[in-house]
Amino acid sequence: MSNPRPTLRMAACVAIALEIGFTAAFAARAWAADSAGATLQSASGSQVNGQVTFTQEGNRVRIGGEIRGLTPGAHGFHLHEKGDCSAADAESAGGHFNPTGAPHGGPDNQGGRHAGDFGNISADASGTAKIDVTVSGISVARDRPDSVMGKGVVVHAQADDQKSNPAGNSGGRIACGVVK
Ligand SMILES: [Cu+2]
Repeated sequence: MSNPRPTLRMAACVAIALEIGFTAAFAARAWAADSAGATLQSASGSQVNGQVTFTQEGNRVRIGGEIRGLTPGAHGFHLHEKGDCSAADAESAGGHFNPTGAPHGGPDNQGGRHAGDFGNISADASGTAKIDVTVSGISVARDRPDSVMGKGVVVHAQADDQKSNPAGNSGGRIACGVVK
């Protein structure tokens, strides 16, 4: 075996250093006192992955992030009750986070939604969805009944109709991540 050429080795080192830098930057932001984050990985054989952040803004929480590898169009986007993405189909994340026992809805339903009902994300032609939605009913603080910490963020194969129980007919689970 011959040694890799020095330029290739240097390029690999730079790539690894950048990767570590980006990961550290994301983790630092996610672990700040007023925010949390989840890294989503593919489920059900999809190619979907991404990041989601939660930032406390008064008594509401702003959700940001980017999901990639989607089919273009709308996909249900929820917080599920268990931070367990271990099952291949992500069913281990349980049902929607619903501490008030409400019916399923969407982020704009006043009083008539699961706290984890975030509506839909919308993927462009390249399969990327940028997220920016602000919701009530959840908080970033630990040790509160409405805390997002330790719950599961799930993206679904299909659109959430924001009315059908229990999950808006949004189909299978194609990405999942635990909020930290
Ligand atoms: Cu869901």
